Amino acid sequence: MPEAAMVDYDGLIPNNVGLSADPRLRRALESWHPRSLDWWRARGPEGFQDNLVYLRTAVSVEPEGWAKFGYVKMPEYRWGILLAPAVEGRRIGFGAHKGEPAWQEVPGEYRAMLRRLIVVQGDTEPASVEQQRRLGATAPSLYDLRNLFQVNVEEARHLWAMVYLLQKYFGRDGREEAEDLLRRRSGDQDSPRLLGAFNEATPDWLAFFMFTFFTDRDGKMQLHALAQSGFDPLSRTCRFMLTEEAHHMFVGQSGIGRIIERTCAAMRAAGITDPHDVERVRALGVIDLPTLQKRANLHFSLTLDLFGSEISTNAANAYNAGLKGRYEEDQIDDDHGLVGATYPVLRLKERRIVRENVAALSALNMRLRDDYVTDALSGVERWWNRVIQRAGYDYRLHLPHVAFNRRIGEFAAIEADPEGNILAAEEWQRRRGRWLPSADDDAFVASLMRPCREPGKFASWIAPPRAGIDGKPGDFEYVRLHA
Ligand code: BYC
Repeated sequence: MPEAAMVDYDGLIPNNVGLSADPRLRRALESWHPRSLDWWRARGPEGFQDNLVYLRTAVSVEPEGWAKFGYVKMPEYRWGILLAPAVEGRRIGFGAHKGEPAWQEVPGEYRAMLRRLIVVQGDTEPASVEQQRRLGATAPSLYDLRNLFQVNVEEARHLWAMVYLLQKYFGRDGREEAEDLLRRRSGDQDSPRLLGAFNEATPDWLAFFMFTFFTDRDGKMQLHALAQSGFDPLSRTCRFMLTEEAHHMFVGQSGIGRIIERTCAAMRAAGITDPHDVERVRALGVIDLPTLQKRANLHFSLTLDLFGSEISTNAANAYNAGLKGRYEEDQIDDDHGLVGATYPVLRLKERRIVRENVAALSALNMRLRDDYVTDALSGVERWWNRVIQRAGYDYRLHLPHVAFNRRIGEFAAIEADPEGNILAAEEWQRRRGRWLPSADDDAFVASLMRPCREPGKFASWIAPPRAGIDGKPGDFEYVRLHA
């Protein structure tokens, strides 16, 4: 194994960044360590802290064999600092500095912009753990409970990844930002998390699966864009984070897929032919497809807000500076400078939605959002609609129009239905319950949230997975509830 792929497990903080040879940084991180543990205990998963959980831990950064599985108590998880191996002679791939050697130190002129990007990325990681902290009590199986905790410990590792960058490269203000990442709190009135969707509640498991499907997918897109960064330590960090992110996407995709599978099977067994027959479907103890559609509408629209405004000087500046690229920038065939190029953007003009060509540099948020929508659509078809189709029902789940239910960007000023027709405020108020979950819908989902803790058993509303984690059998005890 090449040296950079080896992880040093001897110290308090596993790493492949040569921490033992950097006493100043080691001290900073070691003093942050107990505070992060305090945060984990106070605001991480509620309960289960003394139970053994079958978790994977990164032990290498090579694509093959990077993780090992084993029983761990969560507070003893080895949160490590792991960067993908350096690419010899890597150069900046886009923007005004294209072709120059990638930066190994912070470029002074872009310091504030770079720090901001790292802080925003870092802020989302603990936020999601906080949002999900109460879900353990109602897990539909030990398999799902374990997946929740896997996602949580890895989001906490992603927090570590950003804290490493702040502490190593940004001196005193980096250390202060690292403290603030533990101080802000999801949903808090006085000190909320930075981005809107990370202050929303994740009240039940359907919300968790929707979040991992839609919002973790924003994580994937943003990490891809940051993985292109000319600031090499950020690029390497994000590349390794993406390795872990794949499982988070899987949890969301397969989680909703298993809910759909169970609903369709229950409808079929009861002889229900119309998926809109909500009362009868709910009486079977499964989640009706129209409710899934409403939840998808909600989570999709909340997540679109995370891309910022369609037209953004921040995004143009970050690209020009070589700090944040496009999705798969290195596979795009153009000049990677975008000077003079245009990109079609959906805009609001005199209360009409029109497509307009604008300077491609200012439209980078829109472009990333477009790539996201394409990716999410293919997930909906492959993981959700295929299951419905296979079960023989003539029903499809859709993604709403990008103007639906927005708080950021062009469409924040209007209300639109899921087809993108602009509505008067009263009409929106009157009809919104058709498209977004009502209090009744949420109460119904809440009524299903009863824990199922026997190995191999699953709650009424979700099918078992096709395969276990790490090849384990169906009745494997993923979380040991009794010592
Ligand atoms: N809520 O020019 P604008 C993940 C602010 S998820 C509140 O339109 P910009 C994960 C913006 O900060 C990925 N404020 O947008 C998933 C700016 O304020 P300042 C997280 C918002 O800056 C699941 C002002 O509005 N990573 O990893 O081009 C589980 C004007 O901004 C919002 C990243 O996002 C909002 N929704 O783009 C765990 C990557 N949107 O600076 C983890 C890093 C905008 O003028 N972040 N604002 O005071 C970025 O690239 C950018 O900060 C954004 C915003 C894409 C978020």
